[in-house]
Amino acid sequence: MKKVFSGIQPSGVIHLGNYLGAIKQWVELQDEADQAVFCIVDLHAITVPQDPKTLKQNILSVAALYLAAGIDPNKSIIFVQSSRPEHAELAWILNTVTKMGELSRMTQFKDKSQKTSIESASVGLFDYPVLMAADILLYGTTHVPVGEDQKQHVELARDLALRFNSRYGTTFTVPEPLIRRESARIMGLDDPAKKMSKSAQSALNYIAILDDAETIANKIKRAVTDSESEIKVGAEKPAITNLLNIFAEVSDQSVAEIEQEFQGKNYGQFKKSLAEAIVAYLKPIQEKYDKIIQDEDSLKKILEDGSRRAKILAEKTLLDVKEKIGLGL
Ligand code: AQP
Repeated sequence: MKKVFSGIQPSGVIHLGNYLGAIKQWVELQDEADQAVFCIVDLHAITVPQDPKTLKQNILSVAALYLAAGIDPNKSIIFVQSSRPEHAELAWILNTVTKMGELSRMTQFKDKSQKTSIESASVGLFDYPVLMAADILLYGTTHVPVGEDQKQHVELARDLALRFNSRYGTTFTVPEPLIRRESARIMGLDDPAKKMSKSAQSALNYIAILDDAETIANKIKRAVTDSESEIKVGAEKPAITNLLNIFAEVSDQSVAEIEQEFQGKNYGQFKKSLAEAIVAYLKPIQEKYDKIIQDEDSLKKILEDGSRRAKILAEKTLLDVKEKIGLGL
């Protein structure tokens, strides 16, 4: 049985990194999986401060994007994490089998807490990977399609499942990450040493899925490039390598074919074509999104239905967990 689970935080605008690293493969996987569950992980989003009104809007916006990208509620369960209390409950239980040292080694916590300081980072941010393990383990997940940055967290979910199983008897399926090689890590347009990120300080870091043609052209025009004018992948050319990878992902061409096409041409010509390719790629998604977001009632119905379907699976797992531990009467 192939059971897939993944999610995105409604913590800002969904960008090309989220789309190529995660959502794109979800759409493919929902056809081959026996069970596909895609969550809007709002409890994760509040591990850093969020404006309540914006958060509410972002939750619906992310849901609409899932649908616009091709996640089909007839094939997949789509729901909002906070609508299912089992996630927070299992996270608490898993906290009791998680070691402080394990969480201290998580690179995402180190990166995100550095933006303020460890002293002022929330306990929720530190505990984020345990909540993510609960998300995954509640649904008997076998595969977790994510970008490279989430690999360490999925590995923790594996470790916790194995530890719990050996302490209390087989309860959890041990999940594995599914990472697409080509788009595992889309880098920031303003800094190719760091991943493209929703919480980047400048909007020039990312292409949002909902950016219009003019904004996309402007962001690509201003994207940093490398020394030398050759359009070629290479360790010494991280910026152009990133742009070439994006180009290949949004067109039907391979990186080698694009290199060939732009041999002897300059960065300006390359960037113009890249911007056009991104605009054309995002256009159908944006058109579908515009329609879906206008019908809020239907969108909410899909999410409520998803939550009901998730409940059946999540409750069963949690009941088993509590029995194994000896909780309750
Ligand atoms: N740059 C990226 N390249 C490839 N995949 C990426 N993902 C994120 N950034 C890239 C994948 O998108 C999914 C959802 O990510 P998330 O919302 O859980 O948060 P994140 O990984 O922390 O992404 P962001 O955009 O950087 O959000 P903020 O700035 O709020 O932390 C995951 O599968 C992730 O791997």
